Amino acid sequence: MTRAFLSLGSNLGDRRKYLQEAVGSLGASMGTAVVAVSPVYETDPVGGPDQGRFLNLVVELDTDLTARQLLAACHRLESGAGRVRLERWGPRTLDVDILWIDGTTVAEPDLEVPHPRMFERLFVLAPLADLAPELVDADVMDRAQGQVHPAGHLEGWEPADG
Ligand code: GSY
Repeated sequence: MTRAFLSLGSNLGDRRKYLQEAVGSLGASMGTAVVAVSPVYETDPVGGPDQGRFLNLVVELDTDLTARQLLAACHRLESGAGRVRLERWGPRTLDVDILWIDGTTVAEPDLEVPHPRMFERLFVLAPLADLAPELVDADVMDRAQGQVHPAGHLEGWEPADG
């Protein structure tokens, strides 16, 4: 089993429900266990057209899947949330990106691991730092783009110590 981190975001419809269902589906997937779910952050959109705020979080997995199989799983989650690609960088019910897989680098046209923009975006780094502070330098956090606001925990994933 290998440790992997995914970034999830939603800024259309019932944002918290889309995140909740996606994390639930990951937990029920063959070959993948959800180890931890970060707090939720409400975040100002980075890039794209004028659009509503996102809810973002990061999930830590233990997985037997290859990077390519994990990408297919991410796409299935997005389709399951009824995501329609109307506009590049535009509003979406669910976005699921692979951030990091321990010991793995991939550089292909449709798949890059680590995620090529993960260290530029505060909406990724803030929840990632909650789960894996060793992956996030403080000065990288300081330079990252965007504003993030704590928005509680995903129902069913409160940390044991509250
Ligand atoms: O790349 C993921 C989709 N996305 C987001 C996001 O999830 N959160 C914020 N705050 N801005 C974003 N811009 C894009 S594109």
